[in-house]
Amino acid sequence: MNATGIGAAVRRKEDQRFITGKGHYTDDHARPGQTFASFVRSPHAHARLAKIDVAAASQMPGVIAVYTGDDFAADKLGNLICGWMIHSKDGSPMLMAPHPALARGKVNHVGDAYAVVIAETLAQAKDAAEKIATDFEVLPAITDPAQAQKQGAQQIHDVAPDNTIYRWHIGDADANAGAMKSAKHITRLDFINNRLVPNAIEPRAAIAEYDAGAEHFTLWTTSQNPHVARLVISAFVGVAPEHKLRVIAPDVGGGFGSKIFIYPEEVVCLWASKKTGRPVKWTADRSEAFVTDAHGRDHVTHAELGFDENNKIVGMRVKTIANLGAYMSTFSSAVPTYLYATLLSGQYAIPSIYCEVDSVYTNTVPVDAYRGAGRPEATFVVERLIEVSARELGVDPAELRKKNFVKTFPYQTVVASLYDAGDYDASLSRAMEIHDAKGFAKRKRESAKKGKLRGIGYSNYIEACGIAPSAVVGSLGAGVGLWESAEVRVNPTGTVEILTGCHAHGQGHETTFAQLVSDRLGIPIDQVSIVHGDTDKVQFGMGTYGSRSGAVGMSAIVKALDKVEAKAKKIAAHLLEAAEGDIEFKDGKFTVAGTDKAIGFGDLALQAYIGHKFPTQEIEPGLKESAFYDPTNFTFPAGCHICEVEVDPDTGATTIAKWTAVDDFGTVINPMIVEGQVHGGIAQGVGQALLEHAVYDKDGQLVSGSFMDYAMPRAENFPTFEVGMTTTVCPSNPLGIKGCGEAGAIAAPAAVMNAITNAIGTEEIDMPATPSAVWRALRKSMPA
Ligand code: MCN
Repeated sequence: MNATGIGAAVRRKEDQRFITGKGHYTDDHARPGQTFASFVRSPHAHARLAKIDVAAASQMPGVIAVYTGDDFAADKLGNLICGWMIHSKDGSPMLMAPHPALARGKVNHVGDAYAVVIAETLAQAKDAAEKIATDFEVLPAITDPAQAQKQGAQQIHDVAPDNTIYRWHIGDADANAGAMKSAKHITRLDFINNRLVPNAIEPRAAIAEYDAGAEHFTLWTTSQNPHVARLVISAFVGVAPEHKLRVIAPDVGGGFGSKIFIYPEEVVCLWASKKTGRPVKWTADRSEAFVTDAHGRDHVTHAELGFDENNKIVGMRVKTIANLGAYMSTFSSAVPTYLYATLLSGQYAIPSIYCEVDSVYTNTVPVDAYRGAGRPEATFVVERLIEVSARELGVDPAELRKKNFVKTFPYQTVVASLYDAGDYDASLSRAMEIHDAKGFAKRKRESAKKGKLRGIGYSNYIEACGIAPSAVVGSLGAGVGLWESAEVRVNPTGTVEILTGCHAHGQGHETTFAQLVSDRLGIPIDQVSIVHGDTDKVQFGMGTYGSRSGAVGMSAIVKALDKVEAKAKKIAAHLLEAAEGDIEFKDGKFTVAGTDKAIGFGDLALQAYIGHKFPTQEIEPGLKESAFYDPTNFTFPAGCHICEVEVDPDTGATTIAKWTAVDDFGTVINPMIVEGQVHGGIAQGVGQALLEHAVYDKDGQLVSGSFMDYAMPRAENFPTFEVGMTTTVCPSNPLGIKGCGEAGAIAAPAAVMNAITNAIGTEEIDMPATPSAVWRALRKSMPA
């Protein structure tokens, strides 16, 4: 194996820069003459804007301009959009309410921006923003998705009379009713999938600059997908034409999905930079992030799983109400539908599934993709159902899973997913072995001696990632294809630049992408650099989310490398005076087969640019190739996570005592990075299960809107994770990779809740299982 190639646990190249404070984030940038924006946000969840008086604010020191929604509308600009069309079961299109960058007439959630102050300094902008006098006519607020559709509920948008955006379904309702009727046992569960705040370390930020001479805009922003940002801003909002807008996403400090979307602030900064003729900068503070970054999850679900007399699953029925918040965010419509319901078969052969999803507007922050995006919610449904079924049927949960696993591949589920490869039995068995599952009974007795309740929970997750197949996502309503692009530039000295449409924000692409090139070209990774995050440098790209950069982004690099190698072989044939078909490329050398005549990759690169020794009429000089790659299917990583908890019955406090994760990510490029991704994902999943909750009161105030009230997981909440791998190679991309970036967050919540409910002996508890929630559930389940 090449020491820095595929499979090597190479340390991340980019970390030197990050851990020594030399990263360059959006807020680190300063433009000559820059001004600062402070947004004026609604303190009410739902209110009419009766009057906005900006006179006093406009007179404040340092103020350059004050703009309201009326000013934005006067320039005839478009709305922010949700780019994924979903149809209701009656065929009608989803009901998308207008989402102006600055609210007009009415505000629809706490934090909804309706005015902006541009000033010389941030302090001056903030002081002036406080002087804007607004008369609000406060309206009743809706925050609970289950209440939003009820008769008499306050209507939020004119387009949606019962606050319902769509009533979507998948499966055959009648056939499913028959299947469920035939069941000998049905397990029924009701649960809430709690609303989460993404909380990337770096808050969102933007600097917009307008060059009046060139009529050109530049936007530096915290984006996971700068090209898509440029497309939406130019095509739908119309602030700047696409060819006159450069979007640069420099180093980005985490996103977890929240930086895929096009938000009002970036758009307003661009627009204001032209109006004021000065660069405009905005950086969210943490409080703003809580009420503006798209939240995650927020489902209310009833689910049923039916079994025959042999404990084989005969059918599943699911009804979910998904809270999409006050406006539809960029991809929000797809998350509770195609990214959720198409994974409801889990790792199991289920002959009939029927799922209905109603998505609703509420007076809360918009909800969109957050690490896992629909797939943690699906895994939670499936894995809670199967675990509780085992308890109700009195059988071993691992055995019940094994009995119902999909065993032959490819496997077409009844909810439209085509599982390409997997071995679920292998990951479950391996996880049980690493975990010492047999030793659980003994460990439980030891816990009991200390007065603690010990529980074990399994989560056999599957997910669809490597988000692409353009034809598939297009047929499901996506407004854009989701392929990826790459360009390989071989410089005359043999160093290589890889331009990619992906954009890392913590995933280590500068290392793993370089490992791929090192492996393929036989050069050290230090001779490879990765260029991303700039629409002027990279031709186009769809960005990083849906654990797609390995499977799709790296496959585009492979395709471009194939072209580089093919051209280099032609040149080598001339240089070595041999037939092109006789040239072999291995370990960084072009060799004439069966001889010792060879030229190294670096020497060939130089010759490619010198061009004396091959006919440049036939072969163009230079060595630079590009490719677009669009796979035929998603990738389906799967695995088994086992969580063991100890609960203190006196306080309800839960300790994660032991955790084993065995995952199948196909070919692994860098095991150290992959393990890191799994660890981070588990931490977020455990955060959801035990601690995190965006809680709204009845007036629509986010009462857990700071780190004083919104509890994030900490190192002390975790044991050392035991991590293992099984491998089935993904057949739908050239490297055989399956995505790993979300797996931990998808698997973990069900594993934790299965373990806690096993420990406390009741299913009557929702996430987050805080000490008080566990304590109450225990008291409720105790005999009177
Ligand atoms: N990789 C590998 N072998 C594989 C699969 C992947 O070595 N079989 C490597 C890849 O080359 C890449 C990393 O693992 O360096 C993650 O790859 P992949 O699973 O393709 O995911 P993406 O790079 O597309 O990242 C997106 C994913 C998502 S969707 C979220 S959300 C998420 C995540 O990554 N957000 C993150 N991980 C995060 N990590 C950090 N630190 N911060 C975030 O915001």
